[in-house]
Amino acid sequence: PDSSVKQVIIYEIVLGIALLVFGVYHGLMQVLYRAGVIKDMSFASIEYYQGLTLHGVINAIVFTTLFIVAFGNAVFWYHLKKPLRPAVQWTSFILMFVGTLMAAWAMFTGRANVLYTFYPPLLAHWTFYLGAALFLVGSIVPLLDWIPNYLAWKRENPDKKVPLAVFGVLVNHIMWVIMLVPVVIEVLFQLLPLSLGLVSEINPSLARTLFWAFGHPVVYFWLLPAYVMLYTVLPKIVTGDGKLYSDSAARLAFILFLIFSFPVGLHHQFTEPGVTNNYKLIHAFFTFGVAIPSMLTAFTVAASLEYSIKSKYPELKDSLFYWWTKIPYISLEGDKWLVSYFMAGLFLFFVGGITGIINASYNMNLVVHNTSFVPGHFHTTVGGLVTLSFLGMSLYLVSKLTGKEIRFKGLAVLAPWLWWQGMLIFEYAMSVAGLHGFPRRTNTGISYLNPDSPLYRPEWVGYAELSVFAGILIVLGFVFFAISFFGTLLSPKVREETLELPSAEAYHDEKVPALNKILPWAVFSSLLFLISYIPPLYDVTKRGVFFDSPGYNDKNPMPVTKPQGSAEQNKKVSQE
Ligand code: HAS
Ligand code: HEM
Repeated sequence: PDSSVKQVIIYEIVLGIALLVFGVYHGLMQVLYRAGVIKDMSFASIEYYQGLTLHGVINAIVFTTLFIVAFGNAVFWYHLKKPLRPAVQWTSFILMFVGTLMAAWAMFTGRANVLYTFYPPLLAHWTFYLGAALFLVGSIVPLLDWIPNYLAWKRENPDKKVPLAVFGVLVNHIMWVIMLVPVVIEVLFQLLPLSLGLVSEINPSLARTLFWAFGHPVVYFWLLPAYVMLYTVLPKIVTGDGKLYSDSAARLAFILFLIFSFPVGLHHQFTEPGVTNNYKLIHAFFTFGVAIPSMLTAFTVAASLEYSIKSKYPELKDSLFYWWTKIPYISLEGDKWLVSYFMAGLFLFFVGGITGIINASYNMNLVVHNTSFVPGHFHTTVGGLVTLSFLGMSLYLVSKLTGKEIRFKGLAVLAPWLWWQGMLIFEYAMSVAGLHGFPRRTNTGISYLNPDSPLYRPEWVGYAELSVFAGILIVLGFVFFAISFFGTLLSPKVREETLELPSAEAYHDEKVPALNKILPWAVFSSLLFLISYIPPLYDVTKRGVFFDSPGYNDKNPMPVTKPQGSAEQNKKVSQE
């Protein structure tokens, strides 16, 4: 591989993991605050909401996106065997890096305590929004390499299907470009002008609607790279020469995501007063639609595991369930350590899928919305399968790209299982407490769980304490991983630097032309997206596009009247 491009991929991975150290630290702080182990508004000079913002932004936005770009580069490079251009890759990395620095400055100095959903009227310093915009632009720049390479490969191989991993990665990045449109409109035309003091009011309902038009599709942007690994990497490494059960099922799943990921955002706004209920119900039905490709994936992955294991152990050919025991859940042989990350992730995602469908069921949502049930759900999806497969693949790629042997492999193999156990307990504690009304995004240690407070709710205490125990297990898992990851990175080089990705052949490998195309599906999907959003956008803009509410920050009940960057405002923030 070209050493400069290889360097960029390593930087993208290492920057993400290094930031995740902060992200995970703030996760631990969250459970400590909420259980009242820390009974304060701040700890170590970081406030409660500042820490929660850092946790959500770093883990769910920055770490994930950096990895997805790095993985996409690796997939395109390895499977199409076409060079990536250093100028394109460095531009992408530098934009993402500068964007991260700008947003980090705003968050670390307390000028952006707006959480990762940055709902107005809460207002952040303009560097937060501009940083986010640069970061997002940087993340789409690699398409300047991927699209020409994809088209050239298709021209050179007119009779072949494009490799499945490339297909999945490209579908995912095209989804990314489509979903960025609403959030870029929100940032450029609402949040930045308000933050810079160019306008004095904006419409928060419109902002929330634009945000969720991006905010749910984005969860599939995080998920699809994990699915690419489940379809191409996991079946291969589970036995060393295993197969994917059906190539067409995998492609169909990717296309279904391309279609159904967009008309669903209103399921985050079932309680939004300004939107007509019928449209919410339509989005609820589409949400059930977007669960189908995941069910298809559950089936195809299980069938691939079964097929591969039974090919290796023919004596098990009649077994219904016993073959599950032959999966190398904990193995140090060859690349099998990576299986642990995927299996632990899959077990968590099974729970994440069930809780997701509960969230999506309109009337059930009214019970769980804004309770800790919701963080329970997403720590088994983005914090489960997604993070675990990204961590595993990060270690794998760094070891290959730097020519180093994986160090502390025993810790690397135990890490996902500690994470799995911790997240499962965390999910149980958060979800069950959520069903009893335990709120999310609340410093409960100084309010509901404080025996000296008139708000005291003793029935939530046990769950909050259980989530502290769970948080410690997860963090321990992360420490095991980090020792292996940084140990590998800092160890001496022992072999040639290579770029290799395990890649399973398919058992059923029919050619279905409709499933080898992307453009017509992308056009259809964009139209469906637009149609599904015209009525709700009409609803939320009925009372004006630009005017409704001034901005506020979390420190003061008075509206923000001075631009966030002004000397006067800066003085106020530093005094507070
Ligand atoms: Fe979600 C809220 C509905 C999937 C992430 N979700 C969130 C939030 C995040 C998030 C971050 O409808 C919070 C946003 C905020 O801060 O307010 N979600 C769904 C549905 C799905 C779903 C229907 N979510 C995800 C994924 C995420 C993610 C994926 C990240 C990667 N979610 C919601 C709703 C809300 C929500 C509402 C709003 C709640 C509210 O009121 O605020 C579906 O896509 C899920 C489909 C999944 C399946 C599971 C298939 C199972 C597999 C594993 C098989 C295992 C095997 C191993 C083979 C149908 C693939 C064997 C294992 C055994 C145990 C036998
Ligand atoms: C929020 C714990 C890892 C994504 C939270 C909350 C807790 C928590 C207690 C606050 C819930 C609330 O009050 O609403 C932890 C622990 C982790 C961890 C102990 C272990 C290291 C992760 C990972 C991700 C993640 C790996 C994603 C990659 C999020 C997000 C939020 C959140 C997006 C929502 C922030 C918000 O409401 O603004 N986490 N978490 N967490 N976590 Fe984690």
